[in-house]
Amino acid sequence: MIVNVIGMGYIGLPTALMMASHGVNVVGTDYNKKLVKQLTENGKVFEEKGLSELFAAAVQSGIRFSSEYQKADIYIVSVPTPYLKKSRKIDPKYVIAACKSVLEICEDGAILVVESTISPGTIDHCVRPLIGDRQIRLAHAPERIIPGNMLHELVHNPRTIGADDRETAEIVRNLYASFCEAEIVLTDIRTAEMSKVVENTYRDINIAFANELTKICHEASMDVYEVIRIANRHPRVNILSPGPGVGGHCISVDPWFLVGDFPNLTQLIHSARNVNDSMPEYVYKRIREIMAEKAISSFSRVGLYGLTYKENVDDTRESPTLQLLDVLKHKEVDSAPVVYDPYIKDDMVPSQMYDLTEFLAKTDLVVLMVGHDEIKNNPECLSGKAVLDTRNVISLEGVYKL
Ligand code: SAJ
Repeated sequence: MIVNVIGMGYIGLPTALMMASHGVNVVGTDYNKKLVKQLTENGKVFEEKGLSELFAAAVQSGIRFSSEYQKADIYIVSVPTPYLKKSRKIDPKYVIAACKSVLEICEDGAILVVESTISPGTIDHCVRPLIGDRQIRLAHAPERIIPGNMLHELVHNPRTIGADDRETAEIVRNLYASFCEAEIVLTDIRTAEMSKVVENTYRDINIAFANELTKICHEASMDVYEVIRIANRHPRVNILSPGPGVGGHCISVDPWFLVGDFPNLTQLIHSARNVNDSMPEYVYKRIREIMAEKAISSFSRVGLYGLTYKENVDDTRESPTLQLLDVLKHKEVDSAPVVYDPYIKDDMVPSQMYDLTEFLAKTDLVVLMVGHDEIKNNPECLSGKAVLDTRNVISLEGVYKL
């Protein structure tokens, strides 16, 4: 059996490597030739705990990479699914393009698994019509892994397989069971699509609740972390952590699929999105308050620590820091803040710095946007500075919180 994984990104690559290292004959395909070259020549392309070792094991087991689609028994499509900013609906163009390319090469009887997160109904509306009367079997196997702990979660998280018939579902389950040790639930395609989007929406709403509490507690001069800590002692309460915004390509995107498709039924989901999207603006206000209190007059003396969307990853997609920099574009600020992230070595934003000591020397107010271990384990490097800790990871005296 040959498996062709399409899309060598944050999900497709670890999945392909995991299958290959568990004895599956895998070809990883990506239309980005540069990426394929990089994968073939240098190995891994993004930072993730254990990825190098897994890569080596997969290469040892014979994984191949190609920019061409392959003749295979099972195709796994793992390409991005952005949303259309105007309509808030999913933009299925990459999924459609990948499925079309698969259909050009595959033989009848092949199984086409969409792993990308899609809004409920996408397979029926966008993929099924491409197949027409050909005998191609469809499935949806949404991923659930969290960056920072991807490889552990690939093996240990339960997963969902949606398919049109039991036989297809079981073939796909057996493939994933090559490496997944947890329960694999079988269902229909629309339920699989919906449950995936619901999982991320649930988290978005819960983060929004924590963020709203932060604003309330700040207004009431109370410590939100103490309030949450105490409330969470209740056996049925588990409030998440406030933060400077919600980033990443999943939680800040997937709820919009539901809002786009069910605009009249998604008041709660929509409000939660708005609350989370308002956090960078709120951070800006906190920065202004602290600048006034500490008599810091220029934004050039403000340093944003962290560019990634969360701690200890190198993924900057939709990151709160990028959102905050966007907010600043529409404000009257005398200059850009300096920005530093130990995981980002390429030029991404103005006034970016690449050395922590040099970054700190340039700043009077450090805004901790991401709680990377680097700073969490060395809080003393911040002493003597004004610090706005948006992640509640620094316990030095006088540190400002959200
Ligand atoms: N965040 C907070 N407060 C919290 C938790 C997170 O502000 O208490 C922020 C993070 O800093 C980050 C954003 O939310 O900016 C999202 O981070 P995350 O760690 O909650 O989630 P992701 O985006 O890395 O991964 C999520 C996961 N989904 C759920 O937990 C329901 C993961 O399991 C999914 O596989 C992934 O989305 C995906 O690809 O769909």
